[in-house]
Amino acid sequence: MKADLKGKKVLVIGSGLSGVGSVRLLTEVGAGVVMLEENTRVTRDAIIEKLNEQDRDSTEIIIGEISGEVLDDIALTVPSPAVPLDSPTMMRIKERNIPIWSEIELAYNFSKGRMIAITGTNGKTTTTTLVGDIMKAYYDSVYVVGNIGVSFAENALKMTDDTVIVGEISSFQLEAVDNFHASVSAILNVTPDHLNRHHTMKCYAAMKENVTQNQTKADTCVLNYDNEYTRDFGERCPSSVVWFSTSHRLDEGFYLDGEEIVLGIGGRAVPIMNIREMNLVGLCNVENVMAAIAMSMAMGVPMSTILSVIRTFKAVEHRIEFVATRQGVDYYNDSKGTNPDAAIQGIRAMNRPTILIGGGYDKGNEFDEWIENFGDKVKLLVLIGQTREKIAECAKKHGFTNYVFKDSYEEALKFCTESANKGDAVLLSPACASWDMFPNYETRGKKFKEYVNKLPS
Ligand code: UMA
Repeated sequence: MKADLKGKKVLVIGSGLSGVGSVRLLTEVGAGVVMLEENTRVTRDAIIEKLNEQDRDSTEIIIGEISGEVLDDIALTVPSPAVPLDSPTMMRIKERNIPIWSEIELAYNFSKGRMIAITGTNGKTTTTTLVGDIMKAYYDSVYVVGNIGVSFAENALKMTDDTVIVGEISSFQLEAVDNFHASVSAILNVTPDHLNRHHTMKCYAAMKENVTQNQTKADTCVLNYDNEYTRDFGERCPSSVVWFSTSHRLDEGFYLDGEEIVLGIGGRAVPIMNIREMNLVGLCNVENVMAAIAMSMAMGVPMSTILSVIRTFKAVEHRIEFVATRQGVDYYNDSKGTNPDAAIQGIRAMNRPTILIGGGYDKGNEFDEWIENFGDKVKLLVLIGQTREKIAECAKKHGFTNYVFKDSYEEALKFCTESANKGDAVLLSPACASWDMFPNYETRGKKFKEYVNKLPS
């Protein structure tokens, strides 16, 4: 344990997964908890239902605005990753100099064992799941937590000195870290995303770099040699860097030589595996696999174990996930394509004329590069959600005019089926978050799959 919060009053903001997990941990370590939920449509009963009996007794719930009087007693604030650190409430907290810890910082201080922390704009979930599977094949106590939808705080107190923690870590979660220290970290790539929250690419990249906070040369950071931000960061990274690349031959690090993943050691090339042995499609997944191998080796897992897990590993749900063939049309669910760069990977993985469903919540991203990647592959773009006009304007600018607007998701799906010919693919890869129409990308993807599975075969 690296902190003592016994008898202290801690403010938890947000009643989602990370808020509930934080309350669990704080109650267990003897802190008094104030849970603030700023969305006034959320009811007290709904929050109480999410808390267990012990936590209900120790938690004061506030919905809406918190008074200065309550803030006077607060010793620490743990905001959900959904709370921007420059929100009006957070500004009041900063004015009072109340310390702020993200949920992963709180959890880390009470966890035990070794931490693998995986961040990056895209590929986090696939890589975290794969690394989690590899760790489980070799170590007895493994927890896969974080942005993957499992609260780290909720699980921290169950860990032992032998535990391996595999964390999918978002930039939001890295905004307020202090003691957080990963034995092995990875920044898979940094491309524009969440700019409405982080404002500039510089700030966004800086948040990702926080994953190496407290790392030394005794620790490992796995970095993408092909990405300009991560390559640049390698120069000033405090840890020992292991590179991976799909486009450069490396004297040191993992690279792709034709179809072979190779490890360069002192200029010598050691073949590791043929990418045909993987069950994953797309170059982005070759990157994810290389990063997973690098992290697993740094954690002391034998190569035979690593490769046997990779050979049986299947695509993560909602990430370029093949759903079914209906009337000669292949349907792919890439609902996790929540930013242009992730969605580019979705298009690249297609090998036939594609009807693409795009649009959603506006995170302030630009769509030029995504549209430039349509090439001859995307034959029709079906647009939904908040960003549809913005995307249409951008498409026109790039000479792509074969797009339609649909008012509802259901209409969009139906239109795709009506417009598709035998041999086409229908790809849901919206390049946007789902939050304008759905609670999350999982719901958007599940609805897509439900629709496809009901189509006559
Ligand atoms: N809220 C406030 N004040 C604010 C903002 C939000 O009170 O200023 C409240 C909201 O009303 C809501 C709660 O805070 O009730 C937040 O709920 P949530 O469901 O948005 O968040 P959590 O359940 O705490 O989930 C978070 C991560 N969500 C975000 O970062 C937005 C989850 O990542 C993560 O799995 C979970 O913690 C456990 O660690 C999701 C995500 O969308 C998958 N991540 C983004 C992404 O991948 O792009 C970063």
